[in-house]
Order: sequence, then C-alpha cells, then structure tokens
Amino acid sequence: KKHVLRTPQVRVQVEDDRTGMDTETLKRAFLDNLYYIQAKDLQNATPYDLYMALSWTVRDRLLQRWIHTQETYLKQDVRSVCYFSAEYLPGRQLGNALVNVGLYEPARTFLRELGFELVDLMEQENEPGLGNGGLGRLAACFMDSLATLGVPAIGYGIRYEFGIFAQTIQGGWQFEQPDRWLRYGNPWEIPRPEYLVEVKFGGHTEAYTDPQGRYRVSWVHERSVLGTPYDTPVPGYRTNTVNTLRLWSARATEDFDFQVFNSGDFARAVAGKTYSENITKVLYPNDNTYQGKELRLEQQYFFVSCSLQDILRRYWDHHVDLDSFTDKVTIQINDTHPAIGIAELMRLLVDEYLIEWDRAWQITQKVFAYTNHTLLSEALERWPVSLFGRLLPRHLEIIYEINERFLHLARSRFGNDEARIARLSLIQEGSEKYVRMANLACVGSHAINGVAKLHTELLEQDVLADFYALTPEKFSNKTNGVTPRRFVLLSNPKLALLYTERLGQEWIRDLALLRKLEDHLHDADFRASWKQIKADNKHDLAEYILHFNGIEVAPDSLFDIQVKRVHEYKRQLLMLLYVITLYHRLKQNPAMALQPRTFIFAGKAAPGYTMAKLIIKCIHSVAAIINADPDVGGRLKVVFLANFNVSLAQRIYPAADLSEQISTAGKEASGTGNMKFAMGGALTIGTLDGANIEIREQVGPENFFLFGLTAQQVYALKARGYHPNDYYQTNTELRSVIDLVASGHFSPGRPDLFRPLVDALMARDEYLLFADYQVYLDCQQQVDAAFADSERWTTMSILNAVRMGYFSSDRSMGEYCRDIWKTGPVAVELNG
Ligand code: CBF
Repeated sequence: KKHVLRTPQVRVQVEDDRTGMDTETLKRAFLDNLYYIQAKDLQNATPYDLYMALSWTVRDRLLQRWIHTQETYLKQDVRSVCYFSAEYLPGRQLGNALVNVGLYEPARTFLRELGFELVDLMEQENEPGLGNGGLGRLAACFMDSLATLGVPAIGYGIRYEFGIFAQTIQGGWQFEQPDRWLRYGNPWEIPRPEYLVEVKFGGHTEAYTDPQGRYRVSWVHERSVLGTPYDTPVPGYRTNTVNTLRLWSARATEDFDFQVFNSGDFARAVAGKTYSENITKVLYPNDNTYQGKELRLEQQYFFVSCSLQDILRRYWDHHVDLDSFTDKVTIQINDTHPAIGIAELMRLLVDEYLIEWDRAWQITQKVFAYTNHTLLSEALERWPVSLFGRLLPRHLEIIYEINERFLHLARSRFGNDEARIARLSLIQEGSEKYVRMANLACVGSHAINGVAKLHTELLEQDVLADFYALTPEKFSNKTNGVTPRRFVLLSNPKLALLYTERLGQEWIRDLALLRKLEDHLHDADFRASWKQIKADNKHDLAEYILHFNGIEVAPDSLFDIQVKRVHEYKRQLLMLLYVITLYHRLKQNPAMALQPRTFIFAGKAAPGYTMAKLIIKCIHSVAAIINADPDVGGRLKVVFLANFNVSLAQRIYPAADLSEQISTAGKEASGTGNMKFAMGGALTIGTLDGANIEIREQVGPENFFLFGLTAQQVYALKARGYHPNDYYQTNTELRSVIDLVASGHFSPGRPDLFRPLVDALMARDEYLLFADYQVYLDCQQQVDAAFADSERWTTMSILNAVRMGYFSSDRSMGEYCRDIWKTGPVAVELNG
C-alpha cells in the first residue's frame, strides 16, 4: 500500500522512497527527509541540514539489510564474534555507507542536479573520535572487514560523549579543545533503551550457604549505574550483511534524590546523577600509556559488564541451559582494557547462574581471546589492589581465586622457581600491590596474539615469555591490516578508478588481485596515469596546507610525511634532526644539490605528556625559521597539520611520496599508518620494527629504504651500556645540529626553550636517536637519489602499492576467524 504525501518540491511515495536506489527516488527521499526530519526546505537549509538529510536517506537504505541480517543471525542461531574494545575510530560514516551500499554515484548525481557537491556534504560530518590512534582505528577496520566477509559480529564499546580532544595550535603549542561530536546530533546511531542494563559498583561481599549446602558469595553493592546501548550499523561492502556496533552510555538510576530535592538543595540532589553519568563522559587521551585513574577502571568495567549482560540476555532468549554458550559466543578483547570481563563472566556464571567454578572457568577460557598491542612496559595496565577492591570487591576475590589455582598449576610445572612464579602471578607483590591485567588476560583466554611477526616473537621471548613457556599453544601471530574500502576506495578515488579500469571491481574485496597490475609496470599509459594521480593528490594537499597553514608548498617537491601520535619512541624528533641537518648544510653551502622537500608532520600529544608537546612546539619553531629563510629559497618547507584524525589522514596518505616509519626497533607493535601510506604508493623509509618488516618482505627490499639498529642490536647496545655523548663527540654534523638547537637558534628570545629535549638526548637518549642518526642520514641520501630519477621512483611506487594485498584487514580477519574464532560467513538473503 502506497501513501502519498506532499512536500513543496515533490510527490513522495513513502514505501519506495525509503528503499529505492535510483537517482530520482533518492532525490525525492532526500528532499522529504530535509523537510520532515530537519524541518527545512532548500532555501533555508544549512550545509549540516543537507548532510543530515542525505544521511537519513542512506540510513533508510541500510535498515532493511540490517534488520534482515539480525533476523538471519537469530533464526540460524549463529556463532557471533563479540569484539570488546574501549576504543573505536571509525571515521566519517556517510561516505563509507554510500560506497558500501553502492549509492555513491547516484547520490553525487542527484545532488549535482540540485546544485550541491557530495564531498561538501560529507565534509560536514563530525567524525566519532572514540579512540586515540592505531588500536581504535584497527577495531574499526576489523568491523568493516567482518561485515564485508559476511561474518556475524558485534562490536561492543563506550559511547564517549567527548571523544579525543580537538587539537589547535597557538604560537606553535598544542592546545586541547573538547570534542563535541554529538552536538548537532548523530544520524547513524539508534538508542535501544529497551535493552538497558544495570552495572554495580563498590560495597562488600557476603558468604552464604545455598539450600544444597554449597558455599556461595553475594555482592552487596553500594551504587549502580544504568547502561543504554546505542547501535550503529556496520555495512559490509556490497553485501546484504549489516553488523552492529553497540556502544554503551551511562545513565543514573535515579534522576535526582527526592529527599534532598525536597529539602531545597537542588545541586546536591542531582550530584549523584552527574557522578554516574561521568563514566562515559570522556575518552582518556593517552595512547600507549596507562593512567591509573579510578574513572578509567569504572569505564572499563562498565562497558564490559553491560556487554556481557547483553550477550547473556541474547543467549538466554533462545537457550535453556549454558551447554552451547561456547559454540555461540566468542569474545576478543582488544588489549587489556576489557580484561576485567574475564572476572565478570566468572562472577555472572558462579554467583548469578550458580555454575560450579570449574565449569565456569572452562566456559570463560573457551570464550575469551586476547590481543596484545604493545611492548611498552609503561602501557601495561596494573591496578592498585586497594582501588580495585574498593570498586569491585567481588571481582578482586575472584581474581585471587583464579590466581591461587593458576599458580598451583604453574608450580606443578615449574617447581618452586619462585622468581618465575612471582612474574606469572596476577598480583604484583610489594608495599603497594597491583592486579596485572595482562596476566589476567593471558590466564583467562584460550588464545593470545600479537599484531605483527616481530611483535609476537618479542611477546613470546620477552614480555609474556613465562606464559609462553607454560602454554605455547595459546600463542599465535595475527599481523594487522587496514580496510581498502576506506583507505583506497574512499580516500584515493582516482587511484581506485585506475585499478577498476584495469582489473574490474573485484580488487576492493580481494586486494591481493592488485599484484596483477605488475603486468602493467612498463605500460606507458598506466605509468602516466599513476604519476598524474599522485600529482593531483599532492596538489590537493598543497591547497589544504595553503588554506589551513598559510604555507605555500611546491606540489612537485618530495612530500616526506610522518603522521601519527606524537610519542618519543616513534621518533618525530629524529626526522626533525634530519630537517635541521639539511638546513644546516644549506646554510653552509647554499648551492648544494638537493631534491626540494616538503616535510609534513601531524599528530596529537597526550595532554599530560610534556616532552611530546615540546616536540610539537619544536617542529613549529624549526618550521618558522626554515620556511622564512631566503638562503633555503623554498627548497625545504616544514609543515605541521593540526588536529590529525581519520578524515585528515584520508587526505594525507594519498599525497605522500615518502612515509616515515622510524620508531626504535622493538617498540612499535605493528603500526598501521605504514600500510595506509604504502597502499597509496608512498615509499617507506623505516626501521626493522613492527609490520615494517613484513611490508618490506612483501614489496621487496629493493623498494624499501631500510636503516637502523635491529631490535636485538638495540637490546645488546643497551646491555653493553649506551652513551649518547660518544656519538655527539664523534659525529660533527650531529654535534652542529644539537648545538644549533641548544643555542636557541630556533627559539629567539627563549634560548633555553628546547633544553629539555637536548638534555634528554644527551643524558640518556632512551630511544637511541643518536645511534641511528648517521644511518638515517645515509638512507635519506638514497631517497634523494631515487626521487631524482622519476621513472625509478614511479616503478618503486607502483610496486609498493600493488604488493600490499597482504595488509588488507580482510586477510587479518580471515585468519582470526580460521585460527581463533573458528567461525565463518553466513549468507543473508534480503527476501528470505
Ligand atoms: O595494533 C594496533 C596498534 O595499536 C597501537 O596503536 C596501540 O595503541 N597499542 C600500537 O602502538 C600500534 O603499533 C598498533 O599498530
């Protein structure tokens, strides 16, 4: 039955207009949504209204698939992957949804007819910055790949009201602004208050004997908070599968305290509400560093408890016992942030469902799997026992019980090797005791994985060596990947078109097919198009830089780029030392031969990370001097792009010639930016760290600029005793560069401004910048020579991009499904 409504523009047939995919129907639906949801017509609509109207239009076309997908899962009682992650960085939704449901071109067409550009509407979207960096972005890539592969999955996480702060730069310094991403509404999420759950905190435990005479414990909590799920559809690329990202928002159990309210103290009456709702207020902005804040533990427990209760509710809807629970549910924990889930599932099974401990433990271990994402000791989470016990008294008891049983087992294996037992213990002893979350994750999971070959090896040999010795069969490597939908198709449309012209569209689902393009390596047309695409992408970025930074950069200069979180181990400062070295050389010899370069940096520093913030300031100060120096004559330009996020990343990667992946070997677990750059045809200059090693294997060592100490050499050098001063004394160029910074050359009027950077390098140089300095310079010399030979560079660029198939997150997800989750695709029929 068709309903006919009138709008000032068109006649709308509701049924068709909510699902029809042709240009005319889309246009009608768009105008209808603008009018009836945004309450605007074309004359008074803001650009944001237009974005919203288009989003509703696309969302309508997702709903049918989404509902069918969920019905299929329910009917077939499928095995679901439950991905637990405290962070998701999905990037803007509109473009991705358009591409995945096949509406990008029709939308572009009808918008043009109305006088609008689709890309302008897409620019309106505030991206959900619900993560810090690689870990959250990886979770989003995995969700995209699971949906594309047709694997039943649900992502669980936190709906932070404020995501990662917006970075502004004032006087060269980073300033943080709150990220009000929800301010104008979010058309992609659907609240589901009907699935509200209660999460308890605090209080104490009481032992009792049940009617069968068994020892039981109950948790007498002190306060509780409600969790409301918000669902976002995750559409697969050109499939009927639409999975769900379910994010939890905290709500107070009571809106206010009536007694206090009636006494007239209104502020105190709502204090409890504010306190509860703070749990999901803001994302902690630390990447790769653990901050022992109580609110952070509350966040972790809150979302994990909500999610487990939700999983069990869905399970009980269709089962009468727990016998098939482990067949239907598998939970992957993204780092240790959700590791408290292991104790929570035990609590739910033992205390609430009255399951015997041994069976509950069997279920728990079989359900959980753990991905480690870091080798940095400062990032390993450990919570003071006192804090833990205050917040989660029952969980602490459970952890002690798990530990006692586990250490008993470990002793039976290792005898009384007490040093090893102490390292394995879930509790770190000392004047202040700590709960070690990585140990809990290892013990409570049936599978443990690292995210690149080297990373997994180092976990096995070093960070988790005792666990590896005990249960080597739990360990495996799963090298990260990234989604080609967002990082090629959406972000590099011209390159995508070239691929499609030569290969058809199949490469979008099977990135390994790009290798076939090696046959075109010597095809003049193909090469010309390749160069033109890179030139166009660089031109676009140059315009962006001019607009936002007011700096004119030459699009034909070498775009040498490092974009990622600012962290000392990633060594933004090493790249800056190279910039200063070139500057110094040019000052000595202005006639020197040099390929013009544009050095581009971007990245956020954690607000409390003083050194990282000083590095950002130093980049700006060096840029100010170099960009204005007539002796440099524009041959070097230095640019820092503010507020690095997924949207900006999508502009930057396709425009890069050179990707800087220069972390100290043994520090970067994997890196994923390295993959995104290479997919856009950038060459990498990098160390043998993280996934760089595998990228080099795939693209061929002759197409990769390698330098630096290996992880083993780093350990050996540190063990021998590392003395940065030796390098300073013997390398005259290094000395001049350091002296230049120390002299205040880049900080006129504040000669000591960058002293802390210099002092840290001279005193300790924790990340071995001095040790790698000379080989880095030598390697950059090779880059310079290669770039001078544009044909050689083009060949290397093509080979890098077309050999990146292995780094599609579809491949990573395939491996997780096969080895860890033991699951696979389920077909969704739209009219089934
Ligand atoms: O595995 C995804 C990424 O995670 C990190 O960002 C993290 O937060 N631990 C690592 O630093 C990256 O190396 C890794 O690629």
